[in-house]
Amino acid sequence: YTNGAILPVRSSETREVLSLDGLWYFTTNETFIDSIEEEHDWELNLMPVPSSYNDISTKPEIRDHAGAVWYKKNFFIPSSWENKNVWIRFGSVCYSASVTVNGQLATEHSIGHLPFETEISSYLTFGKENAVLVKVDNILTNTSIPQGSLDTLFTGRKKVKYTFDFFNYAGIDRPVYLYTTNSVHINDVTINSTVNTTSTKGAVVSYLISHTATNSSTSYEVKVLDKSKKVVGTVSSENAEDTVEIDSPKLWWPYLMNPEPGYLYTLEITLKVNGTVADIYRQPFGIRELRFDNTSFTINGQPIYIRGFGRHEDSDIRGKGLDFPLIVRDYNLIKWIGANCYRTSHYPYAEEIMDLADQFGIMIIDEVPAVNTENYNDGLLRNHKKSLSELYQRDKNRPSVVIWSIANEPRTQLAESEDYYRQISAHIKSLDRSRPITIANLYTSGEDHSGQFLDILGVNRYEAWYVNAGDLDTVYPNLLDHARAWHQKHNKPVLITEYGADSEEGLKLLPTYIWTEEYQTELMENAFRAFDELRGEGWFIGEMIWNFADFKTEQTITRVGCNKKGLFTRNRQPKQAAYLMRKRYWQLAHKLN
Ligand code: GCB
Repeated sequence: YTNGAILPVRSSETREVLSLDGLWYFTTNETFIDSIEEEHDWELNLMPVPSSYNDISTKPEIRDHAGAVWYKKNFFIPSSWENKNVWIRFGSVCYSASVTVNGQLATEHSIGHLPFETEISSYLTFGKENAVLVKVDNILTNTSIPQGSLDTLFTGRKKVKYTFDFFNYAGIDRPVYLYTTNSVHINDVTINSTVNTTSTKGAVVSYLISHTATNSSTSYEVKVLDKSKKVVGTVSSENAEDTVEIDSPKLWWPYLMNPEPGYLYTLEITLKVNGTVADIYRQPFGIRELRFDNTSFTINGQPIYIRGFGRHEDSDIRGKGLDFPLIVRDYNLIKWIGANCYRTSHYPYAEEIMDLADQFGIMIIDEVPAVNTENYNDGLLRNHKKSLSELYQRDKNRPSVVIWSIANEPRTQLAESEDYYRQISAHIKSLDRSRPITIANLYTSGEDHSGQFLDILGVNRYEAWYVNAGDLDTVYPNLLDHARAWHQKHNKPVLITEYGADSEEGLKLLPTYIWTEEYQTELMENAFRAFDELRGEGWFIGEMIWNFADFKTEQTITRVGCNKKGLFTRNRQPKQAAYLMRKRYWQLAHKLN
């Protein structure tokens, strides 16, 4: 679709869904793909989907592979699907994908961490076995989001190079689905709500639906269902755009701001063609209203104070592969620690992860994969805008998404970044004016050229770590100065988007010394003093430690196994820092709500 719409996969009375997850054939050698079913080696030629391929095998040549790999899966298509449109949908392929169905090119997509789909019925044989082949490439370039390059070592081996601080995992790392629709079907819905915070009259929910083209007459029956599936509003109309009023609505609140956080309604849409049902689609949404100005950021009229962290999609063996035990464990830890928000650093997270944020009332700072942008150029700008459009289309209806993060640590000290970020911020504003935008910024307010285009100033600051390592007494005054300088320059709300220190479990040194757990917690205590003082100044809206859990990076001499700035270890057990953070976040939640 020209507007890039992509609805989440859902089954309904008119839609069937089939999962293609499981073991796929895999090879780094294209010529082998035709004989792979008879000759395969179980270690090198079978790959779980969803998963990153890098850490599954014992072979460095798979972990460090540069370039294309091939995935193949056979699947049966029931003959009952013959008169349907059949779609194939990938939650994400890192980094770029080329999808062939029964030998015919069906679609291509670049930029990892974002979904794509295509209609494949003309390539299928119904009531028989079919095959899908996906070519997956992990090469990054000067114009890709994020950027990188292909290097050749003196031995002749190729290597993907990049400056960002997380492992460049690749593969089919999110679920793959086949699903059906009728040829006339709903292909997009956008839902917005305005909340009347001063009277009980309630909320106005507005929607805009679109469907595929037809010459026949179409109409919509729209129902709003509450959590118990009771109908609380209905519209029957030929208009794709309309409103529904909800009396005494239950608002969507963040965790610990209300006894019932994350309240979701469902918009149930029935599309009729000449009076007969053609499609039924159910889209969850929340009723909440964000406002932001020079000093504040509110939800449903209440000021937001962010208690959170940056995270990664990362775990042992799976890499960035979606894993339900892991994601539910992570939300249990988020609840335990009393946080209300996280940033999807440094790329969009799986839709299944975002669904839980909507349901549990965890606010999301939704970030595109633009990390460390430099060497600004037109191709980069185009891809950066594309990543924002696709992220917006995917997440526009999510109440959990409260801020768009348009970049992490871009090189905004460079003069040319000014025009670049003027265009990037205008692009996201052309799509959505209801949510504020931010950048997690590495530079000082004096060096930076992007702050003028942002609504909220995100500040990353590693005082007593990358700057003045070991000097804990510099943390408090430096964070104060730094945050105040940003506010003074732009008169906008400020949020600390990163601070922190690595810690190695079990390392003991007194007086405290970098890399010990005590050093990490002492650094936090000094930072808390600064945050408490800043909170009194009226424009400081939150704190996010780096990072929720330890995560894998490329091999460098500054990382022992992984980046260890986590409150939790990579296998999600608490470090000393997690207990300290739990105390603070719960105290803040009780004090402020
Ligand atoms: C940063 C980056 C983040 C790194 C972190 C670190 O500023 O935004 O991606 O992981 O520092 O620990 O170096």
